[in-house]
Amino acid sequence: MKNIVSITNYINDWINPKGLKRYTVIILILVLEFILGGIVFATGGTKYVYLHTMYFPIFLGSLVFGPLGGLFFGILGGMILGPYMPIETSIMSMQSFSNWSLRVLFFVIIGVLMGLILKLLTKHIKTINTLAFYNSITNLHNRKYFENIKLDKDSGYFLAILKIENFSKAISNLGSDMAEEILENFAHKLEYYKNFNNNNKDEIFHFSDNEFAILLKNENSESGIDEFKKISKVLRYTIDLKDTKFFPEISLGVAKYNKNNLELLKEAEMARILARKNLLDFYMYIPEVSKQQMVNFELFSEIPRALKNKEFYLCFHPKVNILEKKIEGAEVLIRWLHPIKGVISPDKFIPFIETTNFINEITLFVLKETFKALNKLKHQGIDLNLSVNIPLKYLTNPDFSRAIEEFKNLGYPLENLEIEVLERDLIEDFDIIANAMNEIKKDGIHFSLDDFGTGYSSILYIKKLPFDKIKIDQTFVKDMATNQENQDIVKSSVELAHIMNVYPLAEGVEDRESLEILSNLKCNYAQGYYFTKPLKFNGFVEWYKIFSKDFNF
Ligand code: G
Ligand code: G
Ligand code: MN
Repeated sequence: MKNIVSITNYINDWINPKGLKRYTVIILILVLEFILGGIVFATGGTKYVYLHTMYFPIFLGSLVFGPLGGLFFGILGGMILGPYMPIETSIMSMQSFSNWSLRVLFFVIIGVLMGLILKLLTKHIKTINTLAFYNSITNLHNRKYFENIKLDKDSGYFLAILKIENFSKAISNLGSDMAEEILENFAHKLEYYKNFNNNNKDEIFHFSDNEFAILLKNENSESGIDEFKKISKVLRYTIDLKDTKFFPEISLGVAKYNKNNLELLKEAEMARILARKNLLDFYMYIPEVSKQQMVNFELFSEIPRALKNKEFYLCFHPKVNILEKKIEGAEVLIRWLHPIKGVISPDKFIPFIETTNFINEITLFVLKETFKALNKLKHQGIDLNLSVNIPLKYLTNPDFSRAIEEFKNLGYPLENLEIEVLERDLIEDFDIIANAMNEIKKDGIHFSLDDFGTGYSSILYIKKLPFDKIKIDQTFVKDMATNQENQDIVKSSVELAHIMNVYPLAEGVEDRESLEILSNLKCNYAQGYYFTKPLKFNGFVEWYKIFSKDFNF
């Protein structure tokens, strides 16, 4: 696989060559035919076996120039071995007309046939090559192609990976038929940039849907970086579409080649993610980045393996209805059992992963496992709701609606699922969010607003979204028994929830006093270490069996 690019490139170079190369090849085959004619003559004439060597140049002719080449070199080869070539050199007896003319005919038939077959074959190779190594919309080389090209370590290569972050949002707003137009326009912009800089050595790639790349050759690191500063400006210019304008939101990461293509890809991708995360115009990968970033990087590259090896698992943290003295559900919390580092808390990897596409895969995994858990609970006669933390932007992702559709078809209990979204995620696109949430609610799924009090959303805004519960953030709850100010905040939040017709849940209840205060405040739900820490599935079921029978908190 590694060299398939160079092989097909090599073949492409030699099929139907142009210019000087064309004449050189024609002359070479011609000369070869005459030499072989000489050899046939010298080895005794057409009666002997050397006659058949003439097929080689004929094949060559048909390989390089197709059926016409086969025809031409077939006739020529046939004529060289034709009327002027003796059948037996030693006695200079000549061939009969039918003898050599039939041979010319055979050479021609074989040459043309061979030409046709080889033409078909090379066409197929070219098609495969095109499918495998080009993007079908922009005709730019794709990621696979990049992985396979040979780069010279000493030539100073930089790779920039750039992603149009608002691409899927744009097509969900403008319509999916705009996708091609946006991508083509963007590709033109890159081409324009390349031509403008007269830099034919730069190469442009279209890695995937909304991801492009530029390979820049520049021995001087400083001017290489300047180059990307320029690029990052140009790329953010408005794109004029037929009927509207598109403002691309670009994340751009750059890395310098020093080991191999895959390493370069990985580093540029990490740089891009960091640029995005830190709202930078672009980020240049530096091998000696700060330690914390390195930890994230390492974890990041291990996620595909972790998903494959099922290193993620779920814990369950009870949600208790304290007014009715009933355990009503649990929050699902992911954990990563790393083979070397042990159990890793989601704080260490979720925020970072949320800036990448992996978050979709992980969220899907959590959802699937949650439904499995719900089914297992039902089998044991336990009827609970489970709530999952889902990044708000995933709710508008087509993958999510597809997953929900699938869960519905599988007969999973959607009405037992609750989705927790973070207050601080509720920033823009109110209509899009509201639509998505209302759509999801139709399937019976519930919504909780997580970390209430830590975001900056307006109350009106929250009121208009279909939340069932608001979870008052633990910073106010944890010390409410001793901190009057926090107790007041919790009290107002509970009242506010009731006014807005949603249930309040106090998260982070760690002691009995807080629980009692919450009961007096008529806060419906509580969650916290006072009941238990998050438990694995079996532990949770045991805990539930004990405390649901005898509710003694
Ligand atoms: O359980 P713990 O305190 O370690 O959780 C820390 C944070 O990680 C919490 O804010 C929680 O919302 C988040 N978290 C836990 N599990 C998931 C998950 O499956 N998906 C997402 N997006 N966040 C999670
Ligand atoms: O942001 P989110 O609400 O999803 O965070 C949930 C996290 O808070 C869980 O990881 C859970 O373990 C943690 N948590 C819940 N209750 C308590 C508590 O009483 N004390 C502490 N320290 N953490 C809690
Ligand atoms: Mn939560």
